[in-house]
This record gives sequence, C-alpha cells and structure tokens, in this order.
Amino acid sequence: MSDPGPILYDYPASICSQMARLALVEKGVDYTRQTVDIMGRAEQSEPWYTTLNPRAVVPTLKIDDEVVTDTIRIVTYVDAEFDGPALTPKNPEAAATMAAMMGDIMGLHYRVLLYAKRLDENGRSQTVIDRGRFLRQQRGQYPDRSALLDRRITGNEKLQTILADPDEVSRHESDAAALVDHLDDALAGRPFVGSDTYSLADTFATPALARFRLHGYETWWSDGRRPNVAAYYRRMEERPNWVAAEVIDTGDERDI
Ligand SMILES: N[C@@H](CCC(=O)N[C@@H](CS)C(=O)NCC(=O)O)C(=O)O
Repeated sequence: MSDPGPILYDYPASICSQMARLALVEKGVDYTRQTVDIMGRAEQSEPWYTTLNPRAVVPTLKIDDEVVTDTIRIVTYVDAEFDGPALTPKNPEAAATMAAMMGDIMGLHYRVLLYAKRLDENGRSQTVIDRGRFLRQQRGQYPDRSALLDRRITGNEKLQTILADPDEVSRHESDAAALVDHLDDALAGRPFVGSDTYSLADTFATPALARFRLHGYETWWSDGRRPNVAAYYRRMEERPNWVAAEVIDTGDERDI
C-alpha cells in the first residue's frame, strides 16, 4: 500500500485543529485530513480514536507509525520536522516569548466564551445541558469508556456552574480581552505577534481571534479599539493560509 503521508485527525471548526492546519499549510506539508466528529457522533470517544489520542480530543497528527497529540506539540513537531519556512525565531529569548504567547492563547476557556452570549435568563445554555445528557447516555451505553466519559461529565457540570455565575463569566471574558490587549501591544510596529516573520504564535493567535469574532467579541478590536489587532486581523484574513487551513470566523454554536 502506498504511504498515505501525514494524516491530521481533526474537526473543521475546532480551534486547535485550525492551529494545527495553519502550521501544516505554512510549512507547505502535503497532508490529508480525517474528520473526527467531536459533536453529533462523539467519535473522539470511540476506541479506534482513543488508541491514537487517549485524551479523546482533536487534533492528532500521524506520520507513519508516529503519533503526535496536543496542539503545541503538534505545531512544534511540524515546524521542526518538515521543510519550509522556520516558524520559530532563532533567538532563544524571542522563542521563549513566542512559546509564552502560545500558552496564554491556549489557556483561555473558549467554551465559556462560546456559550456566554447565548444563555437563557437563568444563565443556562440548553446546548450544554443537552451535551451533559448525551454524555450520561453514552456513559450508560459504553461502560468500557467510563473513565473518559466521567471526566467529560465532570467538565460539563463545571462549565454549567461557571455559566450560571455572572462574575465567573466576566472573569473569563476579561482574561480573553486582556489577551487581545497583550496581542495589540505585541503588534505595535511589527507585522506578526511573535516575531518579525510569521511564527507559530500566529498559527495560534489567528484562530483565537477568529473564534472571538465568531462569538461576537469583534468589538474588542473595532471602532478604533486595539488598532494593531484590527489591522493584523485583516492581514491574516488576506493570507492564502486563511482559506487553505479553513479558518472559521462565522457560524453557529452547534457547529463547534
Ligand atoms: N490540550 C489539547 C486540547 C484539545 C481540545 O480540547 N480539543 C477540543 C477541540 S478544540 C476537543 O477535541 N474537544 C472535544 C471534547 O472535548 O470532547 C490540545 O492542545 O490538543
């Protein structure tokens, strides 16, 4: 059988999948995608996938027999192992700044931001409640997946608790807005967030900003606010990798 080359197991709208795709596209890697339906069919919990990714999350990159999980590890691997433009600054200090930025971007609670603007008058999201019900059904149906599903159920309950607490929701929104401030500062007088050339930090910042826009937070960088981020966002939208990596900044909460 012919070598399939690198395979990215991903989900189109997942923010982490978009980050991995941007890194692959920037490096010019010829890869194929296999969709893991993390929503309706919950394929991430199926044994064929958890064998690859025991944490049952996307993305996963497979190259021959090598399997790489965790988005930061995936993009770092892609940058190190494939030809193409270097996406990590050579200067160790700049590389450390880039890594810190990536950690900050990854550290936000994107699900809170997703549902925060779509709560009912009691601070509840029917989508999150339905998801919890679905996870408990799966827990009954697949006892062999109980450890994984119990973690998911606990996560779902925590999310419901956060969403029901306006102070907690505001705290997560403030963390995200502070990140946008940080990006605006980092972009003062330079075209990219991590260095003077496109870097892994841009593969993270782009889907994060796209996600904020999708969730209705574009006001953070419109009407003269955070002008460096506003100009950066326009530049990133115009890059060929935006389309090639399928960065998503419009859509419906059920798609993601
Ligand atoms: N730290 C992990 C996080 C991955 C992650 O949370 N992926 C999300 C999509 S962005 C996912 O698979 N969610 C499905 C689920 O949690 O059931 C990484 O960087 O790969």
